[in-house]
Formats: sequence, structure tokens, C-alpha cells
Amino acid sequence: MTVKIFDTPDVQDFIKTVAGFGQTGGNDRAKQIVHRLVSDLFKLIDDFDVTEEEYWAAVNLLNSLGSQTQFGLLSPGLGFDHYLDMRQDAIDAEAKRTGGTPRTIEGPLYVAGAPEAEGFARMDDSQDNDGETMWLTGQVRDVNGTPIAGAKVEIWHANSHGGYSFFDPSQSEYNLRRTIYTDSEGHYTARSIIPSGYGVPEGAPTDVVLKSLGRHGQRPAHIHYFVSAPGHQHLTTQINLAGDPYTYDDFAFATREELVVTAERIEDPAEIAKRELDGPFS
Ligand code: MBD
Ligand code: FE
Repeated sequence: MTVKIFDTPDVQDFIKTVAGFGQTGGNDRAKQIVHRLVSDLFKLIDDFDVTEEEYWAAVNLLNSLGSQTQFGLLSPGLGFDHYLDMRQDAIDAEAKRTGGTPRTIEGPLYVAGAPEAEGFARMDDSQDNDGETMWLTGQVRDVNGTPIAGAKVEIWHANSHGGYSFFDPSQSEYNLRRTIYTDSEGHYTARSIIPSGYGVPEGAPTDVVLKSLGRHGQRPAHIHYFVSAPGHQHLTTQINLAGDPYTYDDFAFATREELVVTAERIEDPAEIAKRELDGPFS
């Protein structure tokens, strides 16, 4: 049996009541948005003849997502984070704010309060890391190319098993998370370990949703950045490592061509020795 009731006056009035339209208290924007949201979902139920079983299965799924704090993980998987970035890109283009390193999504795994350093930091708390040594260096410049001294560079990434400290109980606090302030020439250097890609945990509510769409939950190896300096727009971005099978097949849609970086293997013992000094190199 299929019935269509959405367009009836009773239903339309009912949605207004649900959204508090008759009430003097509350918040107008909340009322407008809840009105649209409930309206769109009621219409969806009508159009797709959603059954009671399907509806309550959806409620149970939302409960499991929420109880396991997985909304932040499903959100990039369903493209919302990237969509917000596309809107921010359009806002910047409209305001003629062009140039510079492109933004991409933050993801759900940032943690504030990482140890701070000037110019150089070692990021791996050696006792729980088995990855290949990685040297990461760069220069913060404004859109005209002028180096910015004292810029704040926050870096965080996964270990060689794709796990992040604070979310992976096997790692120490702030492992692979550091804040580095750039030196007088805008440079920063980190010694760390090469991260592996991240995978949505098997069987987690987000995995259930992705599997129902025939999709995987894999991200390529990547390194997250926040870059900020007084008087400049905050940048949220990532480096995506070239050569990963998921570099161009990221479940979170965060890869951008300009952010794909090829790691260069250092084989020369003299070059390695120079970097083993645990400090910045010139
Ligand atoms: C990650 O490490 C990540 O960066 C994103 C966007 C989603 C899940 C895990
Ligand atoms: Fe990540």
C-alpha cells in the first residue's frame, strides 16, 4: 500500500506546529531550519514509502552513531566536511581572497594542547613508534610569498598502523601531535615517522553506513595542519602522500591535487647523519 499525504493542509500545518511556528519563545533560525528539516524528511518518507521497520532501524543507527561519537566520522564520509570547504572556497573567491595553499578538511581527530616548540620538534614519542623516520620541513609565507616568522604550525598524524593518539589507547598522550612556531625565516622542521592511512573501524556504525552504499572507509596516508598567524586567515589543510592506493580514493574526500606530496627517500648515510642530530637542518 502506498499513500501520499505530504501535500495535504493537515500535514503542512502539523509541520509548522512541530517547528514551533505558533510559539512566541525560541529562536527564529532554529524554527526555520527545523521546519525545513522535518518537512524534507516527511516528504522523503512519503516519496520513498519508508516503512516503520526502516524508520526505527534508522533511529537505532543514529543512536549507535551518537553513543560511539561517530557523527564526526560519518560526516566526512557523507561529504559534509568537503562540502563546507567547497562553500568556504567559494566565499573566498567571491571576496577575492586567492592564492596560497588550498584548504582541506580537519577531520574528527584533532586534539588541542599539543606540546609547543620553536622552529623544530620531534613528534614521535619513541617508545610507541615503529615507523620509518620522516623529516618534514616547510616555510610559511603569505599570499605574496613573504615569509612569516612566528607563525603557529599545528601538525598531527597517525602512526604506522593508522592510529591517532587519544583515540588509540596504545599511544602516549600527544604522540605525533606538535605545535611548532616558525623561525625568523618562516621555516619549521619536524622529525617524525611516516604515517599509514586510516581506516574506519570494521563493524562500527560508520562502517555499516558506508558498506550499505558499497563504499570503503579508507583514507590515504596524510598529515594534518593548522597554520595561523596574527592578521592572517587561519588555514586548515593536510598533506596527502603520493603513491598510496587511496590517494585519489579517499572516503573523506580530502585529497586535493596541490596537496599531494611525494616523500623523497634519503639513502646517503652522510645526509642521514646530518639529520640524526635531532635538530633542524639547513
Ligand atoms: C581521519 O584521520 C581523518 O583525517 C578524517 C578526515 C576522517 C577519519 C580519520
Ligand atoms: Fe586524519
